[in-house]
Amino acid sequence: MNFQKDSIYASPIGEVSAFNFDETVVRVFPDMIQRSVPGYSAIISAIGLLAGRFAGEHSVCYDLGCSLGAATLSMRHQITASNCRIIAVDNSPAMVARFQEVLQKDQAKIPVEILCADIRELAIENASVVVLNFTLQFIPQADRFDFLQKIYQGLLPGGILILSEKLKFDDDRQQELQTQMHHVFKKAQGYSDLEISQKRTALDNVLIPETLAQHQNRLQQVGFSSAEVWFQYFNFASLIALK
Ligand code: GEK
Repeated sequence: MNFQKDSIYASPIGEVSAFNFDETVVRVFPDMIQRSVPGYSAIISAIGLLAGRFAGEHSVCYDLGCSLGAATLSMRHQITASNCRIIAVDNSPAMVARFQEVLQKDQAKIPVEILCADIRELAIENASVVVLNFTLQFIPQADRFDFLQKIYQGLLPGGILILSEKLKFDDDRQQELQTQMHHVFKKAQGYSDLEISQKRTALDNVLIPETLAQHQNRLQQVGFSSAEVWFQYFNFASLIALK
């Protein structure tokens, strides 16, 4: 598969436009997410391990905001439950088209259905595992409660939601430190100050992070019996919520 190094924001851009998951992003996406999200590979691996444990017979595993399907493929290679299938959904036509190509090269046997749709409109049923890997942060805040409630209702008893997000912090010093350390991480991955600052502008008002407490309170309010962080690397965290 022909993916390139991310240099989208390497040259000065007069007016940086809002970030969009289009063909330009798709071409560099694996490199971009790997070098931008601390712990991304570890989270993808663990999603597979969790699906191996929680995916139930005759149930569905959902990968919502699947992009190029990294979490789907990780689950697909770990699930052993019979008659289990994966539904992977993204509303970017460019992502979905490329994921179709990626999937054709994967040999694992668990059936995967890829849908180009808005995950807020999707029916979620008979789910044993739902993955929201850095997707909820792109859903308007006003829609997040109802969307998570729908996921809760679609999960089977004993099912899990894996929710990974960029976090913000109430404490100003903590917010400043964690933001700076994320930038240090990106510089260590080869991004320049210009790339970091132009990407930040592009994501303004597009990626809306919340605090850990906001996530945990809302998960509890929609009905999850417990929601705990299993992984955190600076301002990026992943939670397991249990129905
Ligand atoms: C991974 N989970 O590699 N409906 C459907 N898809 C959406 C919506 C929506 N309303 N809003 C955003 N998306 C992936 C990474 S990327 C995270 C997820 C990032 C999609 C959007 O098109 C994009 O593909 C994805 O959510 C977010 O494990 O790039 O930081």
